Amino acid sequence: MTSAHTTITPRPDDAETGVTAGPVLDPAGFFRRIPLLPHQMTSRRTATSDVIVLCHLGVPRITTDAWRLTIDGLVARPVTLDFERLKSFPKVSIETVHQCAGSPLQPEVPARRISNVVWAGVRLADVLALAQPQPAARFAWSYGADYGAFDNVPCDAYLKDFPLSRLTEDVLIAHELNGAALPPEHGYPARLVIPGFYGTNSVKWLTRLTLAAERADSAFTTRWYNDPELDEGGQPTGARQPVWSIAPESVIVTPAPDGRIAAGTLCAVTGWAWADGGVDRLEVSCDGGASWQPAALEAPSGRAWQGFRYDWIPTTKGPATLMARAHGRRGGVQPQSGRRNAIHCVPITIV
Ligand SMILES: Nc1nc2c(c(=O)[nH]1)N[C@H]1C(S)=C(S)[C@@H](COP(=O)(O)O)O[C@H]1N2
Ligand SMILES: [Mo]
Repeated sequence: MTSAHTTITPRPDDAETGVTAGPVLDPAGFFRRIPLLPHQMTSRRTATSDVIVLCHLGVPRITTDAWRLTIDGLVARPVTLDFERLKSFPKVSIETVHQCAGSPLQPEVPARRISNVVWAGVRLADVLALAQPQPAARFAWSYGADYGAFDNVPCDAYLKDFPLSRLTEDVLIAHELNGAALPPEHGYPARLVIPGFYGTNSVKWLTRLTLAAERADSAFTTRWYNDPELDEGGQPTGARQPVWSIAPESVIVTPAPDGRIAAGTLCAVTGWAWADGGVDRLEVSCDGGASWQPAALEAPSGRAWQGFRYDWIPTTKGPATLMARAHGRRGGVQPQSGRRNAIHCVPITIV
């Protein structure tokens, strides 16, 4: 057992295999919750029971007494904190979009696993300062306490990385979700939260942070969650880019798919839009993408998703396809297809 791993009970096979012990996984292996469908995302804040759950390797069971966080690597003073020390830092909270990038095995497929939640915890920057990072440190490698295999690839830990240039005030070590202690499947007792980055980067059951000059070479950093980079024209450049920043995206909440709308009546096309850095423009199409109209869009507020609304009075009877398209404040627009943030289409019938 390494000091970074806090064991409750060793795995039963440890004696025979000599494998490094970790906390009990319950369940062990891939575990997830199917999230709300877009037309069910009617609340601004997603209830905890409806929040996506994505665990590649299982759910480690760790008590607050057993939990430790080690900070090492390019630091002047490596430290190990317990949960009480963690909680002694000032508590901050943030409302943010929390989005799963989709299956790492099918990175182009839009999964639309999205929620908008409130995390509370401590600022990662405050905690890192304890260890006195060295100037040469450019990346933080973050380790979860879960272990096992994903897609038949053995993993000692769920290991991610992020650039320290992204270490803004709102990057947290969170211990609460929506005003209550983190449920086990969401990372109890403490996890990373990097608002504006896809959920995959927000390591749950956080037990170790290693500062380094280069990216981590782990299955979850360079093998999976590493997209082909596209040029302005959408063609692959040959390079790859980490799945970090959330690209502009939106979902239509009303009307629901397969809805029947009476011609000549008001049809409110509403939904949510978000992007790392916020969305500055949202367009709606009611004719399958042939023409686009600007929708009313809430101004960005912190890291939360932004509501939009377009009032439409359909005139022509028959099938119609509604679409929404978000433009990021930092540039970028949702593509028609072939990317995880592809345009959401809702088929309806005008009667
Ligand atoms: N340790 C660990 N952290 C993890 C994961 C994991 O499998 N292990 N899954 C990641 C992925 S892909 C997502 S989308 C989010 C999901 O967070 P949630 O289950 O709390 O909603 O956690 C991320 N953090
Ligand atoms: Mo994910």
